[in-house]
Amino acid sequence: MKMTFRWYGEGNDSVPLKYIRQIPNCSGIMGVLDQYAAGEVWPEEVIADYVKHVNSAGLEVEVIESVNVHEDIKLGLDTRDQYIENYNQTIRNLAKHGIKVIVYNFMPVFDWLRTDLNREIEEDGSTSLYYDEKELQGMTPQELVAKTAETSGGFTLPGWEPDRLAELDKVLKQYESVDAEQLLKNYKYFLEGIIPTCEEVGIRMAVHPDDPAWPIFGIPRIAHSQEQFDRIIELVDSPANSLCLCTGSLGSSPANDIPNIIRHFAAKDRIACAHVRNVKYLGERRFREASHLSADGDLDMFEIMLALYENDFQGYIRPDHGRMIWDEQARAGYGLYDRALGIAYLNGIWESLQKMKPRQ
Ligand SMILES: [Mn+2]
Repeated sequence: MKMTFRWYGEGNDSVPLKYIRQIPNCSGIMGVLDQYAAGEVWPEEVIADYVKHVNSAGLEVEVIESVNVHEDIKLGLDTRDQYIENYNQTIRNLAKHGIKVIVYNFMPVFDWLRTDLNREIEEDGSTSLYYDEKELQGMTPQELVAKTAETSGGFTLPGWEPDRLAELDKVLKQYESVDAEQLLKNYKYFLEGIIPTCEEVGIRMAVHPDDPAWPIFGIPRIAHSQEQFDRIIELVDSPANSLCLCTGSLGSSPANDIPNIIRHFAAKDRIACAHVRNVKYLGERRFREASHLSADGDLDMFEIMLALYENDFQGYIRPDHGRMIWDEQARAGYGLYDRALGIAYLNGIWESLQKMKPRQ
C-alpha cells in the first residue's frame, strides 16, 4: 500500500505540503484542482504545474479526489454527452501527468452530509463531525446548506462547492422523476462513456460510497452496500471501474461488515484506493466521527487493515476525517494533527502485520 494524505491546494489548506512530507511513511497526496466546476475540462498546463509543485515538495500525486460528475449526467439529460466528453478530456490530461486513480461519487445533489461539523466530544473536549437523522428531518435541504456554510469556519468544503448547490431548488425538482433504477441506468451510460478512455490511458476510476450510507431527503442513493457495489462494478466489467473503499462512509451503517466488504472486493481487485477511519454509533442513524483507534469507535481497524493486508493490497490509502484537537483551526475533518496520528496508528498496525503474519 501507498500511504497518502488529502490536500486541498496552496492557499486552500491549513496544512502545508512541507508538514505532510514529515508524516512518517506518507509518500504522496490525494489532490484536487477545485477551481473548476463540475463539467469543466481541467487544462493540461494547469495540471502540469500542479503536479510539479507537489513533486517539488518531495511528494507524489497519483490520486485525484475528486473530479466531480456534472448533475446533468446523473439526471440523464440530453446535455450529458458534452459533459462526458469533457470528463474524458480531463482523464486524458491527468493521465499525461502521472495520475493513476480518480476518485468521484455518483451521489445526487448532495455529497457527504452531517448535521454538525464541530460537535464536542465530552470525554476529551475535542470536536468531530456528527450526524443525527432526527435533526436532519427537522431541516429543509436549504437550511442544511445554510448551516453547513455558516459553521465551516470559512473553509470551502469538498462536495459543497457553490456551483454544485447554486441551483438547489431546480435540481431537487428534477430528481423527483429519477428513482434508484433510473439513476443506475444513467450511471451505466456515464461509465460506458468514460471507461474505454480510462483503459486506454491507464487510469482507474474509484467511486466513493454514499455518506451517510442511506438515501437522504428522499433523493435516491445507490452506492452504500456490498450488493449495490456488486451491481456498480458489473455495469462495466473492467478494473478501471473500481471503488474507493471508505470505511467511515460505509461504516456509518452498522449493517455493513467492513472487513468482509474489503475481502470481497479486494479479491476481485476492485479497490483502487481506501479511506480508513473510525466511526462511533450513538443510536439509530446517529453517529459521530472518532479518532482512528479501534477502541474509540465501533469499527475494528485491525481487522480492516488485516483484510487489506491479506489481499496484498497495492493501492493508495489515506487516513480520513480526523477530530479537531490541540486547538487546531482547520477545515472540518481535515486538520493535520488527528489525521497524522491516524497515519502513525495505521503504520503501526501494518508493520505488525508484516512482521507477525507473512502472506501465504
Ligand atoms: Mn471517504
